[in-house]
Amino acid sequence: NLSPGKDAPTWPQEFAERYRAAGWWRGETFGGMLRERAAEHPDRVAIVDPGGNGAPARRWTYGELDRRADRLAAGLLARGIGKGDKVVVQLPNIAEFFETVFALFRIGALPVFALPAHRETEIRYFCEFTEAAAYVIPQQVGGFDYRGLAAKLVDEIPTLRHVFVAEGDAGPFEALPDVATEVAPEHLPAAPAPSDLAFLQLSGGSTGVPKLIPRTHDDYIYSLRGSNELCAVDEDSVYLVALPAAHNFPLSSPGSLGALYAGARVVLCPQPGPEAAFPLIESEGVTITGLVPPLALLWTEAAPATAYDLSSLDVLLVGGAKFSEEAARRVKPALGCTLQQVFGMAEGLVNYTRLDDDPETIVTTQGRPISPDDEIRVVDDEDNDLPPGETGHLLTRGPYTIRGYWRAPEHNARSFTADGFYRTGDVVRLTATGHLVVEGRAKDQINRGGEKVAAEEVENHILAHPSVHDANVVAEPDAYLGERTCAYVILRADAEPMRPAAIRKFVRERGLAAYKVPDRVEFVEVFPQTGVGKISKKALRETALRETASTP
Ligand code: J2J
Repeated sequence: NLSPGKDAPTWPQEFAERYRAAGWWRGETFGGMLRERAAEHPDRVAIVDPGGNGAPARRWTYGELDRRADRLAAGLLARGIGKGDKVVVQLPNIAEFFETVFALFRIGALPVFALPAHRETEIRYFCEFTEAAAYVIPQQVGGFDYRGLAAKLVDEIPTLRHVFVAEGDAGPFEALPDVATEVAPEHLPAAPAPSDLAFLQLSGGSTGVPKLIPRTHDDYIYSLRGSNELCAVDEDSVYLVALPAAHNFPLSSPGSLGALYAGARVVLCPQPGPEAAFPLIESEGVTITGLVPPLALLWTEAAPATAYDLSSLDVLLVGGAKFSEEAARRVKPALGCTLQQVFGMAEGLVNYTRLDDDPETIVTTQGRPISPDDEIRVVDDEDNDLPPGETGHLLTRGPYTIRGYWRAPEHNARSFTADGFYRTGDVVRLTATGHLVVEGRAKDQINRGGEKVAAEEVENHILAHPSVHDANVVAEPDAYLGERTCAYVILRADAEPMRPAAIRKFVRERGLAAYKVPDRVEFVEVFPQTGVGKISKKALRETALRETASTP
């Protein structure tokens, strides 16, 4: 049973009926969509992978991607992986990412989208919590050998029966190309239903462990179709995947999957900086891409002096974190393309500035929702609706916003209202034109240039250090990232004196993604308290602000 209802709350029937009647949910699946595109234009290029990291360059047509997905699907089925099985996919921006996820979509197995930066702590949790049957990795990225981690996990996690190595030397495991088996498409089992779960996406999160987000074929494909329309993606578009492919933004806003839905071309960029991206923009005629604010700044700075021809670029989407107005103003003059701000979340709701919005709206707002059926509420601390234009908590409900996290009933009771609105944790204001301006955040999270760090998760790791009595992690300003993490730590009275770097090393060695390692660690005697004796993170953030202002 793949219906979300088993493991997570889903849309009540009257909403589902409304979304179908309105034409948002059209009964499509990812497997079916690729099959259709491949039938319509088998020879059009779908995926361009420039190679590198020891791998050759590849250009796969729609026909080839479709055949590869079939063959891999058959091989996975032969290994006992099928409908409802979870498969942790941790791949960099390589062609095999798409071969893998479409094979899984086709047989109704659920990809669990890990990021290449994740390490043992995160991957172990994903594998254990989802009872994953398989784990798909590259040999290595940036010197980190994923096979060592995989070996440990297969040894220790009983459900984990397979490791497939998609790129490089497979070592003791099976190489992905060896899994693929020749198959006649009609011999594959029936496709999953459009209302079935398609995959589990990761939440940015503010809790001790990341929550998993159950997305269905119908709801996600609607967000792709809606995004394509608002971002003017059609079959002539060329989308550059500069951010990590598995992240919700480059996957769906409109992202690689939106581009494939449109029959467009997806170009994979191994690194998001201008050095790797600019040559690909020129050689492939890239028309659209998405970046987080720090990278958009880098591109804007590099563009005026580059020898590469960037004139094919029509649209630059910027989102994931607040893009400052000053930086936003520089995009068009430097890159010659239209800026499109995007304020989205893996849980659902995605807002875009419209391509024809007036330039002031584009640089000063984070856009408005994709769907006329996206419901937006701006409320005070007691869930009372605020008068239009006032700043408050953003709650949302709609045809592609989940009604609950996967297997998290207690957390769902806090993160959703009784009538199904998702509490985004974002503090926003609505303009007279219905555009949202992100004013802040109520969730205990650090947005490190688009990479989300849950304070509680990092605090728990610091607390595991034998010399640590207590720890609090807060955001502090960073000129490049917007925010970075600062950990305030109280050592035990009997602890040996130590350097802050020892805490950072400790956290890193516990096997945590590098972006979660605190950027700064400060030892303190006490934490500031609120009137009622609770630790005041607000006061700690203010301390951090003073400290960063006084250090050059
Ligand atoms: C301020 N904060 C923003 C923005 C996201 C498209 C784009 C981004 C994401 C994403 C995504 C912001 N200004 N423009 O999934 O499809 C912060 C908010 C939000 C959280 C979601 C997509 N754009 N944010 O960033 O799930 O706090 O998705 O709730 O990683 O990022 O994070 P995530």
